[in-house]
Amino acid sequence: MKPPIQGQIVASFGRHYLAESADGELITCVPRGKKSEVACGDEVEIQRTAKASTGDGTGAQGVIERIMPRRSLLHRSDAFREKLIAANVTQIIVVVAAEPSFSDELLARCLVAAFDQKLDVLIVLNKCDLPEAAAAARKRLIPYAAIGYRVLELSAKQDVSALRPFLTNHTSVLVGQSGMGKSTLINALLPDAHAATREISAALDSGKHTTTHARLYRIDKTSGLIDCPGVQAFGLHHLSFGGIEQGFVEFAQYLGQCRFRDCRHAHEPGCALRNAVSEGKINARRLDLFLQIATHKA
Ligand SMILES: Nc1nc2c(ncn2[C@@H]2O[C@H](COP(=O)(O)OP(=O)(O)OP(=O)(O)O)[C@@H](O)[C@H]2O)c(=O)[nH]1
Ligand SMILES: [Mg+2]
Ligand SMILES: [Zn+2]
Repeated sequence: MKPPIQGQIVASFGRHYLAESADGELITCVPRGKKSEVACGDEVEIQRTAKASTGDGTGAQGVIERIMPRRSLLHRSDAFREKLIAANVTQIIVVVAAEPSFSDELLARCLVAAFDQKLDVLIVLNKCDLPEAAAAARKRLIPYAAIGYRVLELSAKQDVSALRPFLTNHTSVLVGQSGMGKSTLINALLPDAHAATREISAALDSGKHTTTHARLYRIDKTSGLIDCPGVQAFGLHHLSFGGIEQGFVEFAQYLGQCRFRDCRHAHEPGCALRNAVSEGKINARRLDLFLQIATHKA
């Protein structure tokens, strides 16, 4: 048997995948075992199963023999199943928009997942060409900027140049609700990408989510960007109570300071987090979101 080909998964279609080899060949592949879960961004070893394109339309095909150890794995889960979002990314770009109104719970969940995987975080507020809606959205992001998250305002339809410096030397993944403009951002950054956006899907009437599978685009040798389908829910069933606490980064200095060691920060007397809220040191909405997420992880 020939030695396996080293490649990276650049598109995940659910049951089959598109891998790119080190020399740029695209190979359609399936995992060896039925159960093995492969994510966009995974580095893999592939065994070729068919000859490269011979002009009759059959491209290169292969079987994924091995998934290399991951440097990170962004995934969401509920009690029953796990959904892989992207592997080996170093940065998450949470895309929210002026319009439609975004869920701050989903944002908080993304940030917890990012903390768990030690990813850099950038929050992008898109559609700032809509001034009134942008003003309202900006206000809802103030608590996030206040606790140290980088928030970048832009309009994918007008100018994305401010985003470019944040992408250098990162494999970033764009995460957010459907319709926030992730694919529009991709197209603005990479005109050759031709990612489908809502205008196109409206014409095709293909339903709510325009992007249906994750796709990795290369920006240059050291930077890449993954576009993902919109997420409506971001289950964190795989995280412990403590993991969720830590994902609320501004809580750090208060953790372990409550009167009761097993304080859930709900109604316990002497709760350091609740005290911090009443002293204006922690945003009340953030504690509410924490309680919501810790109680209903998924
Ligand atoms: N006004 C305005 N509209 C925008 C902007 N960016 C994107 N849109 C519009 O928002 C809609 C959704 O954009 P998409 O890029 O398809 O959104 P998406 O986040 O990729 O959506 P999913 O693939 O379903 O997750 C489209 O109609 C875009 O034209 C912007 O900066 N300003
Ligand atoms: Mg999209
Ligand atoms: Zn407490």
